[in-house]
Amino acid sequence: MVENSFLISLAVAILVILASFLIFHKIQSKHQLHSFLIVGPSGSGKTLLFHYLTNRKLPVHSVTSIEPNDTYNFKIQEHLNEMRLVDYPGHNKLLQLYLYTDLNNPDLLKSCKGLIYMIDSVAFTQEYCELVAQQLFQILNRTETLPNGVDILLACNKNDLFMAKPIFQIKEMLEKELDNLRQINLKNLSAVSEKDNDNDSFFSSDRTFSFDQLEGNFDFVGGNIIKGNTDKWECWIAERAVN
Ligand SMILES: Nc1nc2c(ncn2[C@@H]2O[C@H](COP(=O)(O)OP(=O)(O)OP(=O)(O)O)[C@@H](O)[C@H]2O)c(=O)[nH]1
Ligand SMILES: [Mg+2]
Repeated sequence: MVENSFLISLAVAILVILASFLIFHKIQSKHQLHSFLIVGPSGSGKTLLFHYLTNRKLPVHSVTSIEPNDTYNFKIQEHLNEMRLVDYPGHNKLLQLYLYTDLNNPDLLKSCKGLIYMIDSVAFTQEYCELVAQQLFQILNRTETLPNGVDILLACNKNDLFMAKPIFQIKEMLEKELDNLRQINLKNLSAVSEKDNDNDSFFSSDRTFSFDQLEGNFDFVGGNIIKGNTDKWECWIAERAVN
């Protein structure tokens, strides 16, 4: 009798250990999946792209997101492995809660094969450009801590509309604005202390900012989701999914 209950306890203990191991393994492998993140200002089209890429359908109604859309079963091409795809809410007040917190997580950052920063090419005024530059400043300060950075696709969305700003203008305005932020950052640093020579990130450097200085690739590509003109963005993702 005593022997039987000992055997039952032993079997239960082995089952619990096995189940914990399987759960842990599943969580681990989920964290090791390649991931792609869709970020950018509110209303730029991120959730539409998320739905289009995951089930080739566009939502009938679109509402501003208040939490991320997250899937671990994203396939950019049928023969490629499943990956993680996350669409973050663009509202400024939610960035700290979700995106910046995730980018501070070294495991997520390492698994990140690419970040799709989506903008509305029609809404791209000087004010919009400043908002985008501030968000990119925060993002690059995290992604560029990796030896090869993280590749970023600046997806210039809504080019189906004739008021869409040309890509070369968007790039020029953004490069200038990021350089303004570099100069402000440099002034702030020198006001606090002598410039630390070890701290030679691009935003504390004396050199004028340009996208070529980044460790990760930074590509500007136009497209639109409404008419399904997303081929170039999908190629960009597929190229990184195989590496
Ligand atoms: N004309 C046009 N409109 C688009 C395109 N892509 C998205 N939109 C519209 O842009 C609006 C916002 O799209 P969402 O996908 O909800 O935007 P979001 O970036 O997820 O916004 P947040 O969730 O607030 O961060 C919707 O009305 C879409 O229909 C496009 O390629 N062309
Ligand atoms: Mg959304």
